[in-house]
Amino acid sequence: MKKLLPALIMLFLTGCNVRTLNPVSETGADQAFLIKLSFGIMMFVVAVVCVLFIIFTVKYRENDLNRKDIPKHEEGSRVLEILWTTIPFVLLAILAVPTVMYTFQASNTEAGSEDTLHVDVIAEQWNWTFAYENGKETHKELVLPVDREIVLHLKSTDVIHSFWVPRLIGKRDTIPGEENELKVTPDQTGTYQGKCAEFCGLGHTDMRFDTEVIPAEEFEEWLSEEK
Ligand SMILES: [Cu+2]
Repeated sequence: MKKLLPALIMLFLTGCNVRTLNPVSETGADQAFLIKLSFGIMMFVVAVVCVLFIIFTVKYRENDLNRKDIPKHEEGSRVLEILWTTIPFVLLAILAVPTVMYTFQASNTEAGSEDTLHVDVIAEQWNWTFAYENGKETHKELVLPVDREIVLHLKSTDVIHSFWVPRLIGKRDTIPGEENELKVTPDQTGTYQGKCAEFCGLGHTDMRFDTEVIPAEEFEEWLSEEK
């Protein structure tokens, strides 16, 4: 026990740097909330099952006193039936309502205003190209302004890749011959690591990139710099 406890504490402490749980956008925050909610409900069910398991194994284990006791046969109990139908239903409803709501919200990628920034994201084996509306292109470096709505147009020139910046927003596939979109408004400046989240061949691990979120004026300056 003396050794087990620090080991367990270490396990939980090291778990603190889960990047998807430190989001820097509203959509990211919604998604992190869903992860926490489903994990919370799951842990609640696990805890109840574990407690009942321990109670029943201790209380009803065979010993000298109860060896001859044969439990009474229950012919079905209305109260129990209602309980174990209602509880999972309520738990699933708590999970389903926000999940459906946030999923619909996240899949609406229509630009909210004229000010929305559009960036083409082109994945290829094994590189990322980010193309801006004025013709500027970067490789493996996505630069975005803070607090401004951005629609990313995800494309692929060869196989299926998957665009993922864990702290910004959940992943989305880039599919050859098709366009997928992601809409996001970063709310904190900083550098966030991105990657390809779909095994796409030998150079898959080279498909890492940096996402730089910078202040709006700085972004305009950067965008107008030599292409
Ligand atoms: Cu890839």
